[in-house]
This record gives sequence, C-alpha cells and structure tokens, in this order.
Amino acid sequence: MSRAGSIVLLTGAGISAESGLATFRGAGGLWEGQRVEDVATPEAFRRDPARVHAFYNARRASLAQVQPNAAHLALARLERAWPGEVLLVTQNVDDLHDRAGSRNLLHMHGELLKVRCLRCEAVHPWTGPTSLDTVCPACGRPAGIRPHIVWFGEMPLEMARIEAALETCALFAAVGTSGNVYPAAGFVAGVRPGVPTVELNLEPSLVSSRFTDRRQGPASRLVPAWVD
Ligand code: BJW
Repeated sequence: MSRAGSIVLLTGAGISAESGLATFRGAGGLWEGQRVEDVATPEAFRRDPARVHAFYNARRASLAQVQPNAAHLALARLERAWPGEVLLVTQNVDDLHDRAGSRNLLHMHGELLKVRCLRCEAVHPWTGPTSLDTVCPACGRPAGIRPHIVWFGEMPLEMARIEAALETCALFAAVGTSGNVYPAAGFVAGVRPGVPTVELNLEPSLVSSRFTDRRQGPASRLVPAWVD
C-alpha cells in the first residue's frame, strides 16, 4: 500500500455546474452576456477597474449561495482513502473543493475569496466588496487591490509543482474541463507514456483524444462512481 502511486486530478468549471455555478463556455455560460476579454485580462482591469470589481463582487455573492456537490465530496474522499499522494489541481476560482474537504489542493487560476495588492503583491483574504477605494492591509495604499485571479496572458500559479507531479504520477484524471485553456489543457500530454489518463466530462472536450479512457455524464454521478 505504501508504494501506491500518486494521482493528479485536474478539475474545471463542469464539476461546480451542478452546485449552481455557471461554466465559462456553452449554453448558460458565465461569459454569454459579456466578452471574457472585457473582464478577465489585466488590460480590462486597467481600462475599467470598477467594472471588473463589480463583476467579481457579484461572483463572490453567488458563491455564498452554493454548496459542494457529490463530485467535490468524492474527490475529497479519494484524497483521504488513497495510500499515495493525491494532488488536486483546480482551475476553479470557487472554494467548493476546500469546503468539501480537499487539502492537497492547488488553485492554479487563483481564488475568488482572495485579493492581491498590485503594489506590494501581498495576498489577503477577501473580507467584503472591493472597489477603487479598497486599501491594502499590508502596505496601506489605496487603488491597488485586484482580485487574486489569473487572467489571460498571466502565468498560472504553482506551475513548477504541477509539472513535477505530472511527470511522476501513476494516474491522471480530468473532470469537467473543456480543454480550451492552456496550460491546463496540455496537462494530459505531460504525463509519462503508458500512464493511464481518464476524462470525466459531460461531453468530449477539445483534448479528449489524448486520454486513454473517457467517460461521459454529469460529474455528480460519474465522479463518485469512479472514486468508489
Ligand atoms: C460538465 C458538467 C457537469 C458542464 N458534469 N461536466 C494558443 C495555444 C496555447 C495557449 C494559448 C494560445 N493562445 C493563447 C494562449 C494562452 C491562454 C489560452 O489558453 N488561451 C486560449 C483561449 C487559447 N492561456 C493563458 O493566457 C494562461 N496563461 C498562460 O498561458 O501563461 C503563460 C504565459 C504568460 C505570460 C507570458 C507568456 C506565457 C492563463 C489562463 C487564465 C484562464 N483564466 C480563466 C478566467 C479566470 C477568471 C475568472 O474566473 O473570472 O479561467 S478563463 C476560464 O477558462 C477560467 C477557467 O479556469 C478556464 C477553463 O475553463 P473550464 O474550467 O474548462 O470551463 P469551460 O466552461 O470551458 O468548460 C466546462 C466543461 O465542463 C465543458 O466541457 C462541459 O461540457 C463540462 N460540464 N457541466 C461534468 N455537470
């Protein structure tokens, strides 16, 4: 048992869909009403920070209304039960994996419930709606607080740790992600040849053909069945 190999799990917006959070692409997607480039880039924030703050404040309000679902809970159960390491890499900026009990967890695209100072780079828990007047608790300067979110063109977080885990893992699974956004979409290609890889998704993703096993359906059904 102690020689059990490590597992790397990658999750995307699809795992939180049944909790009530909109995905990014497709029918009912978060971006249907507005162009992603208008809110999720550093340029958009420089151009209209008030709009971007309002967008993220609204997302945080939605987060308070939802709960982890059976898929989040199953992945937390896997981490507790598996004798080797289970590293959960999520692209999601929600906190549903945290609330479900996953602990070896990396938020590669940041976290809605954190903010970062543009000047001193300190990361702080979000404590209430942010605006142009929000002051950094560390350096005390105003107008320099941004969401702790990885926007397009910015480097995702914890990449060295993720790449090292991919190079040594014995199993890679991706749940609820469309394969549109890199570098996460390329993770399946980063495992050693011969390592089993499984995609659990409502529909085939853009990178489905890269996986050795593909299962289709809602995450709340597929993930517990796969884990248990
Ligand atoms: C269900 C379900 C259910 C539904 N059950 N399943 C060309 C090639 C390679 C890379 C690039 C390129 N051109 C540009 C790039 C780079 C760019 C990129 O990938 N662009 C693409 C659009 C092409 N990437 C970046 O910029 C990244 N940084 C980077 O590359 O840095 C390197 C670098 C930096 C500087 C200099 C030089 C190099 C950063 C990417 C940041 C992504 N940010 C976002 C927004 C976060 C902000 C916010 O939340 O507001 O992150 S974009 C958005 O997409 C969000 C997500 O994490 C990400 C992935 O989306 P995800 O999770 O896959 O969701 P969906 O909606 O797409 O899919 C949901 C899936 O679930 C679907 O398949 C459904 O079927 C399924 N589903 N219900 C199971 N019930």
